[in-house]
Amino acid sequence: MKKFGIVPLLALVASTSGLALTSTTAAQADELSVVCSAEQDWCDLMKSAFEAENSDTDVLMVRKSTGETLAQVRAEAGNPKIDVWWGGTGDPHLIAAEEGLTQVSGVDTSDLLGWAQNMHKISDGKTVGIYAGALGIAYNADILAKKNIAPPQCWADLEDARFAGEIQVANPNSSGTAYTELATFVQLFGEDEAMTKLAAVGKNVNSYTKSGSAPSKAAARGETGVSIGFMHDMVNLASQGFPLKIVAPCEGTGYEVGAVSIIKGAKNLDAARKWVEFALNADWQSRGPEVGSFQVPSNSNAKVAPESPDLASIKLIDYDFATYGSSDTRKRLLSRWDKEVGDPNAQ
Ligand code: S7P
Repeated sequence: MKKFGIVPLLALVASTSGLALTSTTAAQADELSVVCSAEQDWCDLMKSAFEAENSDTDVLMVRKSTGETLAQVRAEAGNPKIDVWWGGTGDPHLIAAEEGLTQVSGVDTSDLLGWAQNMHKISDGKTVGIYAGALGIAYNADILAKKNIAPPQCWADLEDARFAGEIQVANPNSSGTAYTELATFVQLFGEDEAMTKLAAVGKNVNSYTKSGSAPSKAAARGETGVSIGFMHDMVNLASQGFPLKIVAPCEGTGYEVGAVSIIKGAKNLDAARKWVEFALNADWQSRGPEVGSFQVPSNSNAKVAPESPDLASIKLIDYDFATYGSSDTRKRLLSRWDKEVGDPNAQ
């Protein structure tokens, strides 16, 4: 739908002077407001590729972490400034769906892999999977060698005093990556033991970041010895030549299903629906690796980059998206994390 805006003053002059209106009308593109919770380069590529295919739409995009976006969507309920939320871990998308903050997109999911369709099913069509990726540990091989620290193999290793001040991870209140870590520990060890273990790891943490990919970037640059994050982000950094080694923890690990949702009350529903279709398109999904995004795409016809971590060869837990993508569970786990683990620098 293309809108035609008329400059009011000129229109008035035209109508009173008998001038042709054509000189006072100007084509005005639709505006689609998108919050992107993937990496900035992929957000930028998505925006330009969508605008190239939809010349009547301008995409206004900001990049925000997943937990931050959920907070914004909640705060703006009833009068949303966002039309589409693209990318980021799926649990907060499921929570937004449960809280009635997003709406059914009506998109065709028949080409999607089972884990992507599962998100669609759990949310009654209000969100859908766009990619998947496993959680892991990365270490800077140069830093650990220089400090004579044996590399970690397991989550339990991160509790060891040899990693004092060496670990960086995000805060699960703002970061979907870190919420995936919290939910993974709970599913691996049970809720009480997970909190004890996360608090023990916390003794070795030098900083809780806002964004989930920041710790691995810091480890790549040698600002921290060890990071927790998604393996595909670590692969991207290692492929750029940073001395980063990637560990699939021995106990097993969790994974994310990244998602896309249309916000309830979206001002530009037609363009929002086009965005969702675009985001599920096999050709588009195959282009993530161009900008270093190595998640596994959800469309079964999309190409999987050789660099993408092979999910079948990693010991993955059977991540319970319905439970950990529910509002009550997230609230309880974050409140326990704040009390029992906590970020000493959080205001
Ligand atoms: O970099 C891509 C990615 O790892 O980032 C998303 C992540 O949830 C967003 O960052 P936050 O942890 O800061 O919320 C993932 O969905 C995605 O694979």
